[in-house]
Amino acid sequence: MTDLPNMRIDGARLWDSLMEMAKIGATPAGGCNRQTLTDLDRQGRDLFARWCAAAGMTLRVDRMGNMFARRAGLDDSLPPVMMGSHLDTQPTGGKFDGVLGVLGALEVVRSLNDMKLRTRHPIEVANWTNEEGARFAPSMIGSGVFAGHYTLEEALAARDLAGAEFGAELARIGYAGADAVGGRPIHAYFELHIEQGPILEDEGVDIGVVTHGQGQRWYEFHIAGFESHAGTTPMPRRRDALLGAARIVELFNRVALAHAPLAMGTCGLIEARPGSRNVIPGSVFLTGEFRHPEAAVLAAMDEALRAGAAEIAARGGLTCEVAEISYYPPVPFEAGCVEAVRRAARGLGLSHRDIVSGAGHDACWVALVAPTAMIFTPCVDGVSHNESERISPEWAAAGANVLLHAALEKAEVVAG
Ligand code: HGY
Ligand code: MN
Ligand code: MN
Repeated sequence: MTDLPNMRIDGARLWDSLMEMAKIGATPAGGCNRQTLTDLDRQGRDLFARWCAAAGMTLRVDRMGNMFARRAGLDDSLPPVMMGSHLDTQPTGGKFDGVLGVLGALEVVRSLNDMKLRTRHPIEVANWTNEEGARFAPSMIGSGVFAGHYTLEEALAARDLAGAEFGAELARIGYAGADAVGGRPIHAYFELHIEQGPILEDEGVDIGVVTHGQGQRWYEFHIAGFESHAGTTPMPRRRDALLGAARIVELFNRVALAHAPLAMGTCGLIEARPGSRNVIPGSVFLTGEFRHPEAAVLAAMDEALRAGAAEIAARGGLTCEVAEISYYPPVPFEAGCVEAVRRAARGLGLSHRDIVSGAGHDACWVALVAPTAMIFTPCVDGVSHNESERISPEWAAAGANVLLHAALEKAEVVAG
């Protein structure tokens, strides 16, 4: 019988795979731009599919393009233990956000193959479509449809800023699968991910045992004023949509600071039209988002935002449409899976601490339909969604070893 407690993944092989995947969409500054449903996303998916085939797995793709590579269980009728994350990146993303979770899960399977180990439950490795939400909003839409939070129709109808439609792009890259999205039992889901914040590194802790995912509200604003000449329109008579938008950006910051220290407020995208240097902008498209671990605080921030935006519009003679495009409720992960992560870290002699996730993850939706937990590794200076995102090979291996042991506890190794 294999000495289970001393089982380890192959850290060098994992690191090589991470570096190989990072070549697809590599940017001159050392990051990755492999945005969802682009040709680069297709290349990353194809590489992942080849690696899964080489590991003896069978691949299924559902109608949202979510990929599930499966290693048969001794009793293949049982619901799978699933591990995974996402391969799509931000435009100025790093090499590890999402990718560590997908390739760390693949490394678990490769290691089981090396040790010729069987598990009672089948094992699946998932690559979720469009976790980032950079090109098509909202984020985590592949797992969101899988968990029943969005309908397939509304997801496939999403459009990017250039007007391209999600469903058409998914078909264009050849990943519009035939399988129904979700609606099947999962025995347990584990997601390995970099923390994307500074806590673990600052405290010198190896592993984050993620107990909750914080809540989010995502907004779009359509602000309308009146285009007119920059040189002749008296200041008091202007209806300047960009000035109004600037005040709303400051309002996001003010509302978040008013709910410090946990609240976050960010405006990430703005488009002023007509976009001419000497025309007072008549219309502005602006995005914003709030985050907080408590639903009640998110609701209070929403109220303050709406009241503040109405006052800004009235003051500037503007109209301001506020659309909430997605609400992600705060989510507790399942106690049994969280304990399995804690036990795995302890058994490996790794320092660990409970932590709440500041970032959203596919696990936050999967938690609605399956017992779910997450594993965090530190990242250098807590930096992510930046081309300089960096982790060490040791952190990657430690996280994947925790993933191995937590997943095996649920998948049940069968004596060889
Ligand atoms: O926005 C997030 O937290 C994640 O990167 N989708
Ligand atoms: Mn991610
Ligand atoms: Mn991300």
